[in-house]
Amino acid sequence: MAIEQTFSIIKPNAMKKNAIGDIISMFEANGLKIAAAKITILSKAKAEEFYAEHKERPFFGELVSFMTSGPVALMCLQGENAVLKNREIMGATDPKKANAGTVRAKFGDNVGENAVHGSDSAASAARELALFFEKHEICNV
Ligand code: RTP
Ligand code: MG
Repeated sequence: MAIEQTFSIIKPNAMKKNAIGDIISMFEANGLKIAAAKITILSKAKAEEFYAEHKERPFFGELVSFMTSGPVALMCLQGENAVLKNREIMGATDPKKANAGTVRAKFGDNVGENAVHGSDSAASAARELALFFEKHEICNV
């Protein structure tokens, strides 16, 4: 299985719950390593660019407002099959539908405030990592 890198965000609601350590522990326990990390507050422009694919969706305004409402942790996760593995660790978009033990089941509040983001494909991961990190900021761990 190939070693991959994927992009992860711990969203503002999970940051408010002081859950960074718990969430990173779940990544590490499942074989993912942190190859880059920064804590920041997203600008409206950056959040809109990041979520451009959802521009026409009814929840877009609410999503951008939530994602800029407080600090987030931006990370590059690395490991075998990292894109899919991260999606499994996160659980379904709606925390009510997420399997027990997943990040969203534990820390998500609702379908919008669902604790984490994870890239949905290798192509998305490359695009999203490039939006938030310089190449030299990502280590090969
Ligand atoms: P993400 O991109 O954050 O990893 O989540 P995802 O692939 O599971 O979900 P996606 O369909 O890409 O939606 C992106 C984010 O938009 C918010 N959302 N709100 N109010 C709603 O019905 C709704 N649906 C989606 C969530 O924050 C979701 O993660
Ligand atoms: Mg998505």
